[in-house]
Amino acid sequence: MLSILRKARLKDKEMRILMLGLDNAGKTTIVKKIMNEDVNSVSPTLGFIIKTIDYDGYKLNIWDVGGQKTLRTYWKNYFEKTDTLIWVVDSTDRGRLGDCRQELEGLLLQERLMGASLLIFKNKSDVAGAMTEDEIREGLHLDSIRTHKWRIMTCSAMTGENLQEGLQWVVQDAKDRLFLY
Ligand SMILES: Nc1nc2c(ncn2[C@@H]2O[C@H](COP(=O)(O)OP(=O)(O)OP(=O)(O)O)[C@@H](O)[C@H]2O)c(=O)[nH]1
Ligand SMILES: [Mg+2]
Repeated sequence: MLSILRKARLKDKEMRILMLGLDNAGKTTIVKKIMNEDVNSVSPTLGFIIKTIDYDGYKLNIWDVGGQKTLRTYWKNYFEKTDTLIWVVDSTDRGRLGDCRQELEGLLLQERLMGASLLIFKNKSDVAGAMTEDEIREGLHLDSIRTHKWRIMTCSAMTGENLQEGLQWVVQDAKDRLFLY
């Protein structure tokens, strides 16, 4: 039933994208960069922000939710009807890679996110000494994910590297699903 509803919406070329990650990962900055807004005036998100982006004929409703520890208990309020989960990782934050893995693992167990695809944005690639894609793959145990279709992409909210490519993957995934069901 859920998949039928989801398919109906995908046919309407409308998608719901949930963007989560630890605080300071760069979620809001990524959305601002995609929207061509000033990326130097970002402050921590205390609730959530919804932005709609038109991409390749699709209407992408992006839910950008604050990631501070005290706010994570509210994440569950945003799961419903999510087509794609974008998990944003601060690739300079070695100290919290374990936290980052735990939070992601918790999300992947959530029944209401079961049908969602997963894009991992390895953000802050413009910073020298940032963790590599392999380090993140290992640190987050990505290769053991069996429940969700996933992909990791290196990006930078500052330079804009791979942000469009990420959206392209999201939309292509939606198109693929229309053929699969
Ligand atoms: N160098 C660099 N800094 C970044 C990048 N993306 C975000 N930042 C910085 O990281 C900090 C946090 O960015 P936010 O976009 O507020 O992070 P967030 O994930 O939305 O954080 P919460 O709203 O608290 O969950 C800001 O100082 C940004 O300028 C990036 O790609 N490169
Ligand atoms: Mg934010």
